[in-house]
Amino acid sequence: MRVLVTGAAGSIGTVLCSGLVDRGHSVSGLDRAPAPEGFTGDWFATDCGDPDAVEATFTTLSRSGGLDAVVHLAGIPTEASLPEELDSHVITTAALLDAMVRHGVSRIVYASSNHAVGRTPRTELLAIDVPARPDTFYGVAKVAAEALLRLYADRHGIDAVATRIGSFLAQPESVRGLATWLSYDDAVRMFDAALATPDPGFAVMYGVSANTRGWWDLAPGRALGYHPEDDAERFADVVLAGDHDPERGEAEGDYVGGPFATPDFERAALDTPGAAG
Ligand code: 15L
Repeated sequence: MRVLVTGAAGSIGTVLCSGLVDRGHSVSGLDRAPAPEGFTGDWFATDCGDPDAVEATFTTLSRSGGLDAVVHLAGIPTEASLPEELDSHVITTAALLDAMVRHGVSRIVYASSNHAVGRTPRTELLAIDVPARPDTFYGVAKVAAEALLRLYADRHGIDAVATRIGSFLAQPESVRGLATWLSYDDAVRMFDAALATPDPGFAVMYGVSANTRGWWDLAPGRALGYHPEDDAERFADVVLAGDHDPERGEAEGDYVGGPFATPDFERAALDTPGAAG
């Protein structure tokens, strides 16, 4: 497939671009940062929150063979003020969706996050259809971006797959990570499956590996063709031998979003210049 990857210079983007090329996709990258060394496709040094720049990118791609799908990874990967989060996740998604409609591109795979449901108390098995329950403004923006995907799926017939990613890392780094880890190889498997799955309409899956300690329902992802192969358990000895604060570990275990659902992440929605504290 001819795929445009946003956030292509980021941590997931770098791994994913080369993984998708290895799987036979033709990949163009979009990022405010320059192309990483070794990237061979077209590169657009563009802010995907700027609708004019996004339109220009789509026009260029339409003239040079077209585009089959967008993988939208760009965005702040952590907590910030509400306006920053909305700009970063919702406005970028809107700019891409509008350009997709104008240029007849019918599929988007979106890097959503577990933090869209991060304030859900941890249960035996986290179902995919739990109500939206963000743990941060970051999570609020992911919920809103998912809602936007659903609107464009309903209005325009866009196929939109939202992957609620756990902890994308080379290897798990915390006790929580033994349940939430998404390996590099599984991330490539997941995005590749989401690009290929026939007629998903609007669909959501959890983006984690097949972790022995996982508590996320992987069945909806499997139904979409994502079959994870890695398991964080092989790192358990190293992780558990590390330096852990048990009290903090317990607090982080209460909710899906781990640290994001603790008071450490509580802040005002709007930055108020001059406000004390
Ligand atoms: C995410 O969505 C964040 O981008 C990342 O910073 C981690 O917090 C990760 O989730 C996680 O939950 O481990």
